[in-house]
Amino acid sequence: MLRLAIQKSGRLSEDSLKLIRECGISFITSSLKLKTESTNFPLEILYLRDDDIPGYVADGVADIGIVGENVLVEEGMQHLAVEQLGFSKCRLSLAVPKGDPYEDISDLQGKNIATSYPKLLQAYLDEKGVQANIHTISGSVEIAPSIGLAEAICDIVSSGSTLISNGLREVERVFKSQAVLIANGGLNAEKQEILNKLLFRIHAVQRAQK
Ligand code: PRT
Ligand code: ZN
Repeated sequence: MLRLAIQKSGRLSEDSLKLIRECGISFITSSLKLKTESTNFPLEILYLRDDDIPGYVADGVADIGIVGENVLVEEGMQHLAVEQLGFSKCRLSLAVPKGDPYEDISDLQGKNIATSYPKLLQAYLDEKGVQANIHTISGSVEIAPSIGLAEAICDIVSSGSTLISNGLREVERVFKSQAVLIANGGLNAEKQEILNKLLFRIHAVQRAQK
């Protein structure tokens, strides 16, 4: 039996379940349950917070998982990545109040930037040779400039409408992300065999969608 960790409820949940179902794997879901077993494939599904998924897979509590690359890389767990899945596409971007002058990244030198992704942001600033003060906050990043906490933010963007409704302008793309399948590096032969079967089916689903 292979254990798969997916997000319990959020932007990854629906498409993660859809992919598993498209692989012909049946299971019964209930919003109250934290785990479920497939009725026709040796797979058990655990429902977790997305941020916890890389750690659980690294520790072997789950064998495989589905998570956003943004979370995976922020947590320094990119070595667990097996395969990009093509959904939950988004980007991590820097944004400033729309009326503020901005020409290039050097304008952020010495500024305060609020984000939930300090490592990805730091790596980008280092690459550009810019020193800024990163304020790590866990949510509502978009309001940081309007409450005087920071001059800029670095947050996940997909349509861009959240930035616009908060009077912000996207100025730099820091990281491109999508959902990724991850796996523990030390799977036994039996589990590896099940994972290979699952990957075979995922590839068939992906080919059919092209
Ligand atoms: O509760 P849990 O911790 O499991 O979930 P979460 O709230 O941390 O994550 P969730 O469900 O919001 O996002 C899960 C993953 O989906 C993220 O890690 C990304 O990989 C991916 N994803 C794709 C997104 C978005 N699109 C997205 N638009 N994650 C967040 N957003 C947010 C963003 O933070 C901002 O507030 O949506 C807003 C921007 O959206 P637009 O469309 O207005 O630009
Ligand atoms: Zn989360």
